[in-house]
Amino acid sequence: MGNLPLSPDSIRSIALETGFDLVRFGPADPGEHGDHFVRWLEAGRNGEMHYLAENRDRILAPATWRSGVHSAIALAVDYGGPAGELPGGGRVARYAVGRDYHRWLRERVFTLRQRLEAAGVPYGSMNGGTDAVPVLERALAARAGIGFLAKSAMVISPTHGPYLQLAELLTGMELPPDQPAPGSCGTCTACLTACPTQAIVAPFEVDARRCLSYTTIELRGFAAPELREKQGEWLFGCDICIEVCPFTRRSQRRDVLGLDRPNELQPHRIVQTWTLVDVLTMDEARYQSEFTGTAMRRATRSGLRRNAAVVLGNRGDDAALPTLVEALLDEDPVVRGHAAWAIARIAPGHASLDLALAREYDAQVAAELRAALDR
Ligand code: B12
Ligand code: SF4
Ligand code: SF4
Repeated sequence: MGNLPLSPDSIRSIALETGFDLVRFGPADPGEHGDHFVRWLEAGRNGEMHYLAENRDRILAPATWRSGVHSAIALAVDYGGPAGELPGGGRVARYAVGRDYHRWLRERVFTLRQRLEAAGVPYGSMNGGTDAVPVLERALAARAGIGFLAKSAMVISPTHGPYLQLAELLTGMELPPDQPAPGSCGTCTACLTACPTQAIVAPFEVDARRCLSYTTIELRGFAAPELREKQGEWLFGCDICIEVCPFTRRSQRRDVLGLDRPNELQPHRIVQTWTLVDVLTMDEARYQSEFTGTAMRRATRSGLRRNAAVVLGNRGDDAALPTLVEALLDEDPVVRGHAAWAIARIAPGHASLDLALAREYDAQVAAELRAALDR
């Protein structure tokens, strides 16, 4: 520790100046959180996120793929703000309403790396990123004291609450570890009760296969029929377990304090101007031109159109029927299948379903149409 090229206080100041709201130092490995991760994978809770199982060994021991790594500079940005609501309905999780954080936050981490290098830290001794990195970011953040691990599995800062995007710089420096953050869920179980799909199967444990954040973003293809109604208004992601959390209300978030939202977090024009029908009917060119640079792109065009059909069905608005009936002719079987589900939800026994079944050649869509006619 005595050989640090820069004092811990200077590192912290540079990180805060670079635009991070919270900066803490801790170990670069997940410690006991790794055991939980292994049990979670073995229970198949990762669903089709195979990359987590494939990278398991790297995730458990960052020092094996980054030699010389010793400490983590755990970083967080407070993204709290108003909910993302499309005009006319459809919700977008707050982390995705602005510019894609995978881009701007990663750039911010790289800027920090450059600034630390300019201040004397060897560049090669630092490696970092956000989200799409083979580390358990919540584990590093909790161990460094950014926040405490909550029953919703969120890392919650006692000052900033749960709306935190996490990032990190793994470094060869031996930084003095910070204290764990105070706070805990205590006897509260609000998120477990409020989760519409019972995805929080036990305190601290989310079964991704049931989580709307997974089913609306990561899942490709058909959504499980029993989860569609529970999707409610969510077009992309879900914030319910955060919205109901008492720490969300109590925290001194940027929006609560009345501070300006930085440009990156300003709602994207899709959130401000698009309707669910726009999403359902967008062609490939429009998807490419409009969704590039947003985190929503992750769900793919097919997934977004699927989600829009489900939400239109859940809203039960007759005005959406003509568009949904047209979607029964769509080239994408996933869109046809979910349009059938939505039509049956709005207008059970609608004549378009019989007609569509007579000409349907895809077995899975035909099964969806039969199920829709049975409802
Ligand atoms: C895969 C993934 C998901 C999956 C699975 C999430 C899950 N809870 O299992 C899905 C798609 C469902 C998802 C959803 C969301 N995610 Co996500 N996700 C990830 C990702 C890419 C990997 C996480 C992972 O490996 N999960 C496997 C589980 C086992 O690990 P974990 O979620 O980190 O959970 C830890 C604890 O539960 C702990 N643990 C559990 N029980 C116990 C018991 C003991 C005794 C101990 C010690 C530890 C422990 O072990 C785990 C490791 O620390 C990370 C980025 C990253 N590289 O880490 C983002 C990340 C975790 N997600 C994030 C966010 C914002 C979300 C959503 C809020 C997005 C949304 N609004 O739609 C939801 C929240 C759902 C929820 N309640 O967790 C943030 C979390 C920020 C925070 N403050 O915690 C991250 C860090 C991305 C980022 N860079 O900001 N996510
Ligand atoms: S994000 Fe939504 S579906 Fe997932 S655990 Fe939280 S409340 Fe449940
Ligand atoms: S809602 Fe309650 S149990 Fe869930 S994370 Fe917040 S404090 Fe913990």
